[in-house]
Amino acid sequence: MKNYPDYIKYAASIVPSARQLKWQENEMYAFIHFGMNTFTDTERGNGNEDPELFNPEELNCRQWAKLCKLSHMSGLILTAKHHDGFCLWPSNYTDHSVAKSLWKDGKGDVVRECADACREFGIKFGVYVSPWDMHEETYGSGVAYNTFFKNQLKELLTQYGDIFCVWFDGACGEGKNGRKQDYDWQVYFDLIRELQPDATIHICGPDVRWCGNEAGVCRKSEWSVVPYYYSQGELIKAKDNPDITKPPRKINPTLPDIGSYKIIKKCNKLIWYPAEVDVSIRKGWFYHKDDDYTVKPLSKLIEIYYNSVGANSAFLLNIPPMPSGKINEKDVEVLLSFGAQLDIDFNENLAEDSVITDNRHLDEKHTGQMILDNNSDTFWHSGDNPEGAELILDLGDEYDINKIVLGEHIATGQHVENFELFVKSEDKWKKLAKETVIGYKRICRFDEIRARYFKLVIKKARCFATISKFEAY
Ligand code: FUL
Repeated sequence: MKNYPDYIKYAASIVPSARQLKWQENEMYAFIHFGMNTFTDTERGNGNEDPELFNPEELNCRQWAKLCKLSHMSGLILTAKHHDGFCLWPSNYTDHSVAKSLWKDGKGDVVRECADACREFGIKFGVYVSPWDMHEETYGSGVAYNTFFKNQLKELLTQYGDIFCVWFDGACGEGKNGRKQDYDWQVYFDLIRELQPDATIHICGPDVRWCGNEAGVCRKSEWSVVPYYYSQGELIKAKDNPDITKPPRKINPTLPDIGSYKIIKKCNKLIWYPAEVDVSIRKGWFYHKDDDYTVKPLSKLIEIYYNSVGANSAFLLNIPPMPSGKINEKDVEVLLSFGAQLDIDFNENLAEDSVITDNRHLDEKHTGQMILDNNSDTFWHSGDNPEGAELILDLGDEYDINKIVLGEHIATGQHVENFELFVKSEDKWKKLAKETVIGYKRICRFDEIRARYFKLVIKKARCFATISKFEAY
């Protein structure tokens, strides 16, 4: 048995919360940036916009939800309030909302229509709420604004059914009086936990982290176990927390490496904090007619999918509706072909009735074959000697394969650091892939090959390795 240093043992022991585990299965969901900016043709307003400008005469949230469903999004996140402070629901705490718009004579509620449409089409509903509010008078005043924001959050968390996620971005700019607000993050988080205990809190929050760019790329090795300070950046800035190793002066989520030995060795507090890749289908986050030619082609969406969902991250794709309240035909077209392409790519898992043998396992309950028993709670476990462990997948016959999907049993943590994948061809093992982390999901793509046997070799792991997914397409 190899003796791992304590910091590796510690990293290997970090596991996701129940809500993070459940969130991980969402894999891909949509962002809907819609609001005052849609009508003023800008990316960022100033809070002085006339609410009457908001008038989506053909608003069709059913179209949004249906399109998400058809393109295999598990849910959508609506910008209930962006930095300009205009609310897409009739909030009791401000006049700056749909209630003062011409739309439906001020009787409409976009949040309601969107939440209902999501339920109708069987996808999840989440909210983006900007703490930065350029319209609200109390912004920058401390307690008064925090109370105002809490009240607004409470409306969103209690009036629209289940909310799967609350998305907080980090922007903290100046308000009306040129003042900045000290956000009471802990109070916001506590309220969300109390009112929607299953909701994950993203980006400026403890559950899901920003991958660090808006270009649709994640790191080659996207660890879900990272230093604690990445998840609590805001809180740490607020209080000097003696419990944890001092974070680097600037917490930079775009650094290429935030979870390797080098990083975790220096850190005495780690956290499970998985990555989300957010990117817009168009140039801007909001709809602009001039951006119609920037709609990403199918090949780009597919590439982002494999580099996010296929690389231990979630994919959050922004689809901004037009001022009419509908999603443009160009976006619709590419999203429908995206959904159809994924159907083709994952048409049939040819490993379903296969045999998996291994060269070692912890015990009889954790043999390679346990991976295939259709129960996500059962898995292969290497035992305490993971390096050099092998799993051989026998498809029973030869098939044309160009993808192998792997997954660790992350309820037990994230352990694999390096692995290699081989195919048996003319009686020889030929290397198909050499990759780093697996995590929740790692999709290996290669030129189509006709084969019966595939072999996974664990080269390096933290204390032990588990595998709960081994699929072939
Ligand atoms: C950023 C915002 O400033 C953008 O407008 C957009 O909402 C993006 C997702 O987050 O911080």
